[in-house]
Amino acid sequence: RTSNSLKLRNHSIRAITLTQDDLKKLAADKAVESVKSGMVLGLGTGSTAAFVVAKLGALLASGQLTNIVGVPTSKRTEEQARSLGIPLSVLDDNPHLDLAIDGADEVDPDLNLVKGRGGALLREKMVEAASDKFIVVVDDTKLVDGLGGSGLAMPVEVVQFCWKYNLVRLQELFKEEGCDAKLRLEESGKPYVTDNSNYIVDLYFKTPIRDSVAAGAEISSLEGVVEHGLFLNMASSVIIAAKSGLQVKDK
Ligand code: ABF
Repeated sequence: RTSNSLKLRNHSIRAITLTQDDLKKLAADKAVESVKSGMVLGLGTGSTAAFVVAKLGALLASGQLTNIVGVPTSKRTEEQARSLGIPLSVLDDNPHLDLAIDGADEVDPDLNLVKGRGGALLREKMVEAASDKFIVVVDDTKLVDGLGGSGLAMPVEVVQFCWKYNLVRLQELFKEEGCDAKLRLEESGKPYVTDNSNYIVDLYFKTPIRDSVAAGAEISSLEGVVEHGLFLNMASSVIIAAKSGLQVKDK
């Protein structure tokens, strides 16, 4: 009996002390259950997606998965996947993917997303748009009522040429939301440069974006804007890990 109650006590201690990383890993492992041998997979970027890549590497190493090919969404992910022996490809050679799994910065009730705080939005959007299925893995801190509502950045990738001109134009697009636009900087104070040699302008909203479809179209219409972090109608399902358990929301 002593050992049983001890086990029980340990179990509840573990349940209470789940960290945010534990939650990310739970969501990642759940998503990887959808991966089958032979699939071409989009590999996301960020700390949650890194758990997905790690799990895929482990399943390959143990022989539980075979013959998968990964299409990475960033140089960081490419390095991680390569170090784990995951065979890699690019969209040029594999324009059709079976499944992509990636994290997100915000998820709204309709499963629309803000992505790109990790700086990989362009490749993420290209790879995820080319996938039959796109599973998003998040912990519950990412849930918002409206996109832009977390008070954190909504990134826009812009060419380096006259970035300030575009920063001002982006800020003016969102006057009503009270938008503050900032060039993303490295800790050193130098501009952050994406894998595609562009800059990022981060948009901070005082109120959520009223019409994200219109907003996405308006941002894209600006010359010199390469891509934006609104991922609308792209997620097939979202796996949300919370201390109370896992929830899967399908589109
Ligand atoms: C990528 O990683 C990005 O689109 C998003 O910015 C970020 C989420 O990172 P994390 O999982 O570390 O919160 O999916």
